[in-house]
Parts: sequence; structure tokens; C-alpha cells
Amino acid sequence: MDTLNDTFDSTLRSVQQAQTEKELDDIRVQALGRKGAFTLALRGLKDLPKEQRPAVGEEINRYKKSIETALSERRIELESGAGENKSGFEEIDISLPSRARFKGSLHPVTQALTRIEDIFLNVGYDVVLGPEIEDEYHNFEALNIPAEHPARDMHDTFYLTDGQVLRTHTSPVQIRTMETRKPPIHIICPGRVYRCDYDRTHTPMFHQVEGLVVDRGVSFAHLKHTVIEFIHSFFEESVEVRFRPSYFPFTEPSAEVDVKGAQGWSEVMGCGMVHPRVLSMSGVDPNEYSGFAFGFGADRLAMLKFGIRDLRLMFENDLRFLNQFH
Ligand code: 2U9
Repeated sequence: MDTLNDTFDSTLRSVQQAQTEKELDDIRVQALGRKGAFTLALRGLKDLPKEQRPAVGEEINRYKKSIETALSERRIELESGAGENKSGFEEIDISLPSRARFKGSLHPVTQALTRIEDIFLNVGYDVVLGPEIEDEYHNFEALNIPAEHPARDMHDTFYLTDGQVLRTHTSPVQIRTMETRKPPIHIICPGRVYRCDYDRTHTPMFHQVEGLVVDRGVSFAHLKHTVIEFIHSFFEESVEVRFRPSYFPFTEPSAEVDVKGAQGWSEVMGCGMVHPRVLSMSGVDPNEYSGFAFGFGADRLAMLKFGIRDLRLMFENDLRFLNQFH
């Protein structure tokens, strides 16, 4: 039993020092295999006096169990990668500089749209969305632009089949709102719009925001106040604003709005009092209600705010451009 005890101790030491599965397997065969020390010891029990056999047998089985437990514990240690150095802990070099974290940012157009929506939500407007594929009635006729009207040419429309078009403005969303809601209405309608046009200041898809207010007693003074407050709030400074008379089929009177910047006056939006025919076509009585509307390109506003010269940059997804708007 003394020799067996020594073998037990040295087997446990070898298990602790083993570095591979293979070494563990060899130790197991040597100790517990068919010709292993403990197997042979069990076989030798028959040579002992009968009364000693149970106690010695029990002792040998205890050794075997302990070796099996030690083997499986060491196997788990090796699998989990522990023991990579003498202390059993992975070494961490705390003097290494940390890796720079990559932080994404919102696209400048998204930043502008969120800002615009917040400004109007703060004064009680609802944000209303609608379909990008529209019928010609909601995109044109309901806005007082009948077939053959020269204004249709200005819109460079993408025509689809069955009298459908890619909307050229978000105005149809306002039409649908007047058809389904009773005044008072205070809404802005942001979204993608499509026109067949491409140069430094035009892309076939761009983002518009249009606003509509319909209630009793709404006047051009309300419109001017709203537009000026919005522009001041968006550009975060008291930029000079001017209104020039203009023409749109859906508003009368109509105006275009310019802001004064470092490069002189820039046009930023159009607006006007909703044409009485537009109100009545959508079920609003123009004798009881009046309304104002405005519209602008959100991409254009973002260009002015961030000093971007070419609208096409907005849609090229060039990281050298986008990384400037963190
Ligand atoms: C309804 C009634 C009236 C929306 C308006 C403009 C003037 C305008 C342009 C600015 C640059 C479009 O993105 S742009 O090309 N828009 O000048 N939009 S008034 O008038 C409406 C809309 C809906 C029911």
C-alpha cells in the first residue's frame, strides 16, 4: 500500500502539470488502464488474506476515484484556456493604449429633418406621413393643377402605370388630411419626393417638408410670423428674412422667402394662403375657414446650415463627407 500511495501522489502531480489532452490521456492509461498500477493492485487483492481484502479494495477504489476527478478537472481547465502562465491567469498588459472607439453619426439631412420636426412639434403641430406613390388626382388636380396646366411641366414627374406617379411634393399628404380631418389643422408633412432632374442643386429624390394650417381667421400675418420664427429657430440666429411675391397654383397670394447669408440672399422656401378652390375640393368650406401653407427642401436647408455647395454629396455616402457632421 505504501508503493501505491507514492504512485497516487506522483500521478496527481503529473495531472496538475499536464499541458495537453494527450498528456492527460497517457496518465489515465498508465494509472487506470488495463495494465495500470491501480488495476493491477485490484487484481492482486486475491493474494491477500480474506479479511484484509474489503478494506484494501475500498482504499484502492478511493485512489481511482480521486485520480478520475483530478483528470476531469484538469481537462476543463485546459479547455477554458486557464493556466496560460504559471499563475493560472491570462496576462493583461495594462500599459497598452486602448483602441479608439468608432462612433457613428446621423446623416446631415436626418439631423436637419429631426430639428425641423422638433421645432414644429414644440408649438403643437402634428407630423403626418403619406405614400410616395400617388395618384394624379392627389398629386395635381386637387392642388389646382389640371392636366395640360403648364405647372405640370415644372414638376418633371416620374410617371408610373395606371395613372400613378412618384409624388413630386408632399402636398398630397395635406390633401388627404383635409379630406379626413376637420379643422383646426396644424400639420407638417416631411418625406421623400421625386423629380426627374439632376445637377449641382437638384437630385431625382430629395426631402421636402410642407406645412399646412387651416382654421377660422387664419391670415397672411400668421403665415409670416410662423415662417420667420421657424427660420430664426432653425438657423439659431436672427438672420434677415424677406418675402417676395410669387405664383403657385395652390396658393393665392403666394410668396417666396429668402434669407441673407454671407453670399447674399438665398431662396429657402415658398408659401401662401391656400387657394379657396383647393380647400373646397377637399371638403373644407372656404367661407368658414382659411389656411396657409409653406414648402421647402430639407436638403437645401441642411446645405445652407452646414455650408454644403453640391446637393449630390448628400446622396453619395462618402464617409469623408459624412464624418464632418458628428
Ligand atoms: C396644400 C395647399 C398648399 C405648399 C407650398 C410651396 C409654396 C413651395 C417649393 C419649395 C422648394 C417646393 O421643394 S421645393 O421645390 N414649395 O414653394 N409649397 S406653398 O402648398 C400647399 C400644399 C398643400 C393642400
